[in-house]
Amino acid sequence: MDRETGRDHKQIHWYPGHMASATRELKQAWRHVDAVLEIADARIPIASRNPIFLQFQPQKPHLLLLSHADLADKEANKAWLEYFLNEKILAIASDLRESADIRFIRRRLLIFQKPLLEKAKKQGRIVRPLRVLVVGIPNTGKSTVINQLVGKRSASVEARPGVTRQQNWLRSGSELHLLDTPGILPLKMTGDEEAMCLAATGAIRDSILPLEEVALWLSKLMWDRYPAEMIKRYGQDDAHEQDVHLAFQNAAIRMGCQTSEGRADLTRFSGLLLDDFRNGRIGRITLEWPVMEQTSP
Ligand SMILES: Nc1nc2c(ncn2[C@@H]2O[C@H](COP(=O)(O)OP(=O)(O)O)[C@@H](O)[C@H]2O)c(=O)[nH]1
Ligand SMILES: [Mg+2]
Repeated sequence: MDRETGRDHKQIHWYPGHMASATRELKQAWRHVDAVLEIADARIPIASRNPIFLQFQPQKPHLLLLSHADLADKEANKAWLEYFLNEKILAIASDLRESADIRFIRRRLLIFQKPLLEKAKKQGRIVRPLRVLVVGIPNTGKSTVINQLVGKRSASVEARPGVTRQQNWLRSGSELHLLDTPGILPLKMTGDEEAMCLAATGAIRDSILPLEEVALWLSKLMWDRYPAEMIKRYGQDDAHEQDVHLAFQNAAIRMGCQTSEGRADLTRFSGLLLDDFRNGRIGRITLEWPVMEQTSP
């Protein structure tokens, strides 16, 4: 239990013990891979990253995959790709349920195989498959991308000497072997805003932060950045400019979330709003935007 907030951070793995063991497992896996596929959520590209592996040596070729791009703001997706380009991080934004996106990810990963190909050619032997470690905090889409890349007739790669048995390698065609994050990659020591982002997208369970607080925070952000989408979904409301809490109550009533005494049922509306957001029913919405270095005129 966190003494200051009274919140049980254990459930979201914010305590150092878990962090240490996850880091150990990741380091162990690190030795056996050629490249790393990092997955973050396009709606919250900062809050959903924990790139602890960037400090590991030796460094490995790295592709950052922004998942849930279909639910994120198109403009924001573009801005994030530009941002990561500036940071010299190779990034792509995808809908992991789309087979065209999966084919693109596969082709992009196989570019990392080039040095292996050259080495094999010099030695006159057949190239071995590229070994890729898939890392990301829970719910970013690791299982989805792995299942898609591996396909239905998935086969575990046989145990190799020196590879621990817990490491479950999966074969994606003959050129690509994939390994899911061993253990659970912990969230960063996030600030309140980042915790709200993680709660809003459902990256952390709803029981961890107060539902109404999360929904109100989200609705404030959406009234600020996506007023047209909010009006379309929840009706015209001038109150949001002065009093977001009042606008929140009004919307609850307009959506039929009322107690038997006719008051706004904010718990029910909070659930509805979060569900709408997570399923893209309000629109394509991004919660974190990049802060770009302004080039001086
Ligand atoms: N709309 C959308 N949903 C996705 C995408 N990627 C993953 N999901 C969904 O997000 C949830 C978490 O994905 P999962 O692969 O289990 O995440 P993991 O915990 O990292 O393995 C699942 O319900 C997926 O169907 C995406 O690109 N777009
Ligand atoms: Mg998974």
